[in-house]
Amino acid sequence: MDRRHFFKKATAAGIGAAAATTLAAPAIAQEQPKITWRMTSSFPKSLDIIFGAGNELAQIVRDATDGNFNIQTYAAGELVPGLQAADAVANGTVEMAHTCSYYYIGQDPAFALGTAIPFGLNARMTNAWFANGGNDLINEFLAPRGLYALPAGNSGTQMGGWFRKEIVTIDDLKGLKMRIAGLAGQVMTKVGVTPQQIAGGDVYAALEKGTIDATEFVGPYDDQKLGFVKVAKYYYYPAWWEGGPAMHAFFNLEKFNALPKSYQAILKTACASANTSMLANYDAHNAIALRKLVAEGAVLKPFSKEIMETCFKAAQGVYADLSEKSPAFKKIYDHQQAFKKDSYLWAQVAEYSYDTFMMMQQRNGAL
Ligand code: PYR
Repeated sequence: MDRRHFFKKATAAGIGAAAATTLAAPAIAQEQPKITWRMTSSFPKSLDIIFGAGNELAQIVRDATDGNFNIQTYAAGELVPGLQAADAVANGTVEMAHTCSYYYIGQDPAFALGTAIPFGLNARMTNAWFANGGNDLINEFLAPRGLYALPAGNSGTQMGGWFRKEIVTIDDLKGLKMRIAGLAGQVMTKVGVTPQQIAGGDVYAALEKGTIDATEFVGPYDDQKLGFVKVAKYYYYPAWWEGGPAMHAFFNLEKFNALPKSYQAILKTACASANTSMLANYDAHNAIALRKLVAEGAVLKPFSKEIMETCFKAAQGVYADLSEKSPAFKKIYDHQQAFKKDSYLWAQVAEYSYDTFMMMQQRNGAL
């Protein structure tokens, strides 16, 4: 077939017109628009795992869009204070934030369920719950506030924090001023603690000045960087209020919805990656940091059974009150509770048996 004959046939079949449409430059340009967003974090830059998860997701988005979708990251306090990150997203000051939902319980206690509640889920269960209806419920709650959130990090079970004196009985907690995040503050109030919400980067100064007597933040890796051992040497575990706290990327809902579908999909993948790496990085680095802390003088202690059980009971009272006050809290909490029952049933069958056996081998010096 000569070239002219082929061209005539192709045009007659409409192929030429279709090819011209497919190859048109403007259509390609529209698929990858140049967009610059700002992401404000609730964390300081020095905490490279928790702050770094935000950087990781921004880098994935840049790489996947050949630099066309550029998310600039800002530490707590650079644009807005750490505990106001989600407000800045809702009011459009920034397009997104990397933060913990439980910093916003002052607006509605339901915000706590996006991160962690006392005696709630561990990290595995939190991710399983988010993927099976939990995060959709969080987003149903956030939508009227102009927000949309995707899980973008988890610390694993945290440490119970730093105290200047030994805490043996429940009475030892009475009268302490403690930096503690989320609904744990309401449980601690019931046992005589005065809770304070302070952004991670500002905690050391408050502890050193004596504005607070005790603090918790995350776990050995961050706590070592923040230097708490210099001021309070008793290091308690576990944080019964943070079995598996999640960090979320919060988006301005309208701005998220206005993105091309491909950018939305890239953001979802980038958040999922940050979610996995944060937990992996903490799991990889906490043991090393804990050894350093003990060498620096930390005295490692478990919370007593009395403290754990008294706080567990106090938490149930807090949940009964909050379920009456906030319909959103009740709806999400009831869903999470049902999930938790099955999660702990399954967890104790295979994984717990396996882990317990392996821990015994370690204690016997066989690992
Ligand atoms: C806290 O602010 O306590 C966290 O666990 C991130």
